[in-house]
Amino acid sequence: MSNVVVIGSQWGDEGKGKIVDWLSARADVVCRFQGGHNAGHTLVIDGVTYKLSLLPSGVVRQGKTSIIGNGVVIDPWALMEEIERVTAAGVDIGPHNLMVAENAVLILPVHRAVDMAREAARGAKKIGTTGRGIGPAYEDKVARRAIRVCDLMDPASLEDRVDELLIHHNALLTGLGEETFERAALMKELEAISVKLAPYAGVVWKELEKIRHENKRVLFEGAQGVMLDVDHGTYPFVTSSNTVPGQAASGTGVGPRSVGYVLGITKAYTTRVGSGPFPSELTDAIGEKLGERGREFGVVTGRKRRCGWFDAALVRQSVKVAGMDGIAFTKLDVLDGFDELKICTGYEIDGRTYDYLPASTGLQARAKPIYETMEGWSESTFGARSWADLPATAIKYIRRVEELIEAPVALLSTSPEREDTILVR
Ligand code: 2SA
Ligand code: MG
Repeated sequence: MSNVVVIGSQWGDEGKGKIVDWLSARADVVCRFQGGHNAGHTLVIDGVTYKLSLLPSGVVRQGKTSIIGNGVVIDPWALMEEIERVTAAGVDIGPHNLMVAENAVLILPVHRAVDMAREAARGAKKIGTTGRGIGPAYEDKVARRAIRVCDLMDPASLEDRVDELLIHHNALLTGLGEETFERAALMKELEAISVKLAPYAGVVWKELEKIRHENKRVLFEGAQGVMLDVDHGTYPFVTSSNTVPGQAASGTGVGPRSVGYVLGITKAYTTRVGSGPFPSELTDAIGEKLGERGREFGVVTGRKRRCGWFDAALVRQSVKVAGMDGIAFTKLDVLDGFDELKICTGYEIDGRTYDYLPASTGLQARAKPIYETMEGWSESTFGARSWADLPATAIKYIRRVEELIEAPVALLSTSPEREDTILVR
């Protein structure tokens, strides 16, 4: 196996954690390249459940290097808390196996405050963010006023940077009727956390260059999904980073050819957390059933996920914009026992048919799904370990999905356990 990038092909929560863990056994290095602690991965290993957010999934395996790239926005307090929590569960984490890019942008308490205050001000029009300060931190990055990991180690200039940042955000917070932040208090907090973060800070692009020369295999671990990409997703109901595989290169400091095989994690039905268009959403008993059977609650915020039929038009679009070589198909067992299953193949919008989701927010909101119906299966597919264990109708469903999304199923995941993974090609 050469390098692999794993991304979600829907709106996140496709079951990336398990697949990343499965693949990390075959990799030497696991790298995060976008997002922050708005991501949440659940790993079940030998019956023990690990909930990871900012840490690359490779940390739970011995002998792997974990890297948090420059494309990630890092809340240093959240990172330290997570390291302590996962360490307490018996996992070995330290500067010997975890590196944080010195040029990564920090999420500060002020970003969280702005994120939440803005969402509150939007009322019914809210994005439904995770409230982690992700958007405001990325805004500061492109506005060139962010504080980065390396700035913490340069106290002489830190104060000026903090001043610049607070002038901007305090004005916003005042406008929103919220409390402002004091420079002295923030400086004190930053000084304290910088001592803890410093041992992890490193030059990631150099490390990756060294890794390339050693012919080690890198797994790039995406968070969220293509439909939450700030450019290609259902804007403005998206996250504030690029979630497509190109970001794996710019978010760590390697050339695009180093990214390798593009694996899109795809759930056998569709879910979404937060607001925004969702053409195949089911607000009836079937949607409820999918949510219950699939335990569709967010890892990060515990929010109930909206559920619906598999949207093949949406995933085909993701396959194209992300250049997916293959998909890992997950949670097929949630569809066990339905008499019939629907697959969305396109949309009807204002009397016109579309085989893709157009960019306009208004058109997306009015998109009505066009369905084809397939026969269901009554047998259980849970924990199947070979193709031969699957009912013929389930195989037919998978084959039809492949045809519609124009990408092959490379892996089939049949339970949260590592071992219940079928390598198809
Ligand atoms: P934000 O906080 O600014 O990123 O929120 C903007 C929108 O992005 C959505 N969002 C997510 N949706 C699903 N899953 C997310 N994280 C996963 C999880 C992790 C994953 O919680 O398990 O799959 O990597 C996630 N993060 C952000 C959010 O709901 C808003 O709609
Ligand atoms: Mg998740």
